[in-house]
Amino acid sequence: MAQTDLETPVTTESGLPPLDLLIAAPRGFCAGVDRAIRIVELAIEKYGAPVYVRHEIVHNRFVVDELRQKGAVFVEELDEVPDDAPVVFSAHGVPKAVPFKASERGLTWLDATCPLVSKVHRQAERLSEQGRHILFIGHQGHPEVIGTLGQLPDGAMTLVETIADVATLVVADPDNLAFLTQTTLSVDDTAGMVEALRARFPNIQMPRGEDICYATSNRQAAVKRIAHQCDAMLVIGAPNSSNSVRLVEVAEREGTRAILVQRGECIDFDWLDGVKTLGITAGASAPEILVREVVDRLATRYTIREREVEAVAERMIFKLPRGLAA
Ligand code: 10G
Ligand code: SF4
Repeated sequence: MAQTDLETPVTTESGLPPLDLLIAAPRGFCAGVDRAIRIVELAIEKYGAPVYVRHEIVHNRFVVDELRQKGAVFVEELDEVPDDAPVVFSAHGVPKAVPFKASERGLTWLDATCPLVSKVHRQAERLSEQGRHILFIGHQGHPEVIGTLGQLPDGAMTLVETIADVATLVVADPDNLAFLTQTTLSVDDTAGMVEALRARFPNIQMPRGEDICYATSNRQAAVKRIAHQCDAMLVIGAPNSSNSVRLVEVAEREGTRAILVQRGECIDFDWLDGVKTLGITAGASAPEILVREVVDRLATRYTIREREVEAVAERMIFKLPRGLAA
């Protein structure tokens, strides 16, 4: 892409040094995050505060704090929810035992699991009904992984995290396997994993569609589109946000220094020393207001010229659950 419109003057009228910003698009909230946050807001309107939320609704402290102010109470386990309070399950999905226990206790519960995660849950059930053992590509301990593995009885799925894991896998019937993936993985790493799985298990059944979701792949594509034009990149997102951490890795693989920042006040100006063109993106759980906050903070030290670079147009919207939709 031609960059002539980004040639900056050496000095500026304000006396602040120039900094060109390339802002990736798409970035920030995906349709699943939008929907999950709306479910909590609508649940508070419908039932009144407090509405309990099991796990951070999405992995962003700013989002969580805003919902807390509106009347949400965040807990990690169902045991922490009182009998008379409604509870929302986070966008990352939950093991089957969680709604089961909630119903057993007579709790009012709402499921904010992203429909694209639920789709993987259903695929897992279907493959298991067909008698296949499922290899699940994902990151151990992540709530989405715990939720997806928890759709089937113990032993029905095996987690594989790395190509090294593929080499050492012990399976009962190599001709009766299928694989599924976490939705927020690195597109490139996953391609390598799939290649390794297919090389070792030529009869393994592939997912019909892609399990890495549209938002994850689009945000990674958008980083690839700008990273090589940038001296460094800021990814707005939380350290526990899998998709945000993947965006840092994508930039670094393109050869560009990258760092995760949670919000404007976290910018380390020493880290930006010598940077003339800075890339900015945001993970799927980071609101646009934090992008503006970061740009505003940068503007306290630099004369900013910003340009948005769109890699893919995105228009996805997910329906709200029945009973909450207007
Ligand atoms: O990227 P992860 O899965 O850690 O979650 P997040 O809350 O940072 O972003 C939204 C993505 C999901 C809800 C997982 S499908
Ligand atoms: Fe859904 Fe993808 Fe967003 Fe996860 S990252 S909530 S799968 S759209």
